[in-house]
Amino acid sequence: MVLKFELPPLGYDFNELEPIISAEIMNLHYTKHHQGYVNNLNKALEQYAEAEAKKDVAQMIALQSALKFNGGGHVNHSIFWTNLISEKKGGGNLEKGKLHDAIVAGFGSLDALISEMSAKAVAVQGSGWAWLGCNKAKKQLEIMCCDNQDPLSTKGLVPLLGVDVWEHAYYLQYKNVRADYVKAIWKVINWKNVEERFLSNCS
Ligand code: MN3
Repeated sequence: MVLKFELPPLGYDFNELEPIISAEIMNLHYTKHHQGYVNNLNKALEQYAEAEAKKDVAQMIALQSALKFNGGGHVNHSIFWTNLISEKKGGGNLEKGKLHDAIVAGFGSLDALISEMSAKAVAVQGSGWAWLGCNKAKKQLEIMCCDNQDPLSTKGLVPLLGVDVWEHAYYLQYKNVRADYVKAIWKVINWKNVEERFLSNCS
C-alpha cells in the first residue's frame, strides 16, 4: 500500500483573507490547484511503486519530474496556507522577538525585507515562488526564488514564508498586475507562523 497524501485543512474560511485575496481565488486555489497537485502526487507515487516492484529503474527515473512538480506543489501550498491570516486576526503584524531580531540583523528592517522580497517576487519569470528561508549552516535568513513548484529544499534552505506568484494565485483579482498582488499580500502574512517555523528550524 502506497502512502496517500491529502489536502491539509485550510484553517480559515475562503473569504477570510478578503479584500486582499478574494474568496473565489482561495476556493479555486485550494480545492482545484492544490487538490490537483495532491492527486497527481498520489498517482505518481503509485506508478513509482509499480516501477520499483518491477525493478524498472528507467521508469522510476522518468517519474521523477512528476514527483518533483506535484510533490513540490503539495509541499509549497501546505506551507503557504499557514503563512496567511486575516488582518483582523493579526495579519501583517510582526511582534518583537527572535524572528524580528534576525530580520533586523539580516536586512536592516522588516520594511527592507519586504521591499527586497517583493522585488524578487515580481521579477520571477513565468510561474514560481519567492521565499524567505533559513540557511541552517550559516544560521541566517535568505530570500530565494524558485521556478515552477520546485520546493525551497532544492536550494538548500528551510522554507519559512512563501509568496506564490503563479497567475492562479492572483489573476482573477489583480489581472496582469502581479506587483499589486505582491504589495497587498503583506497585510495578510501570518508572522506568528513564520516565527514558529523559524524557532523550530533555525534558532
Ligand atoms: Mn498556487
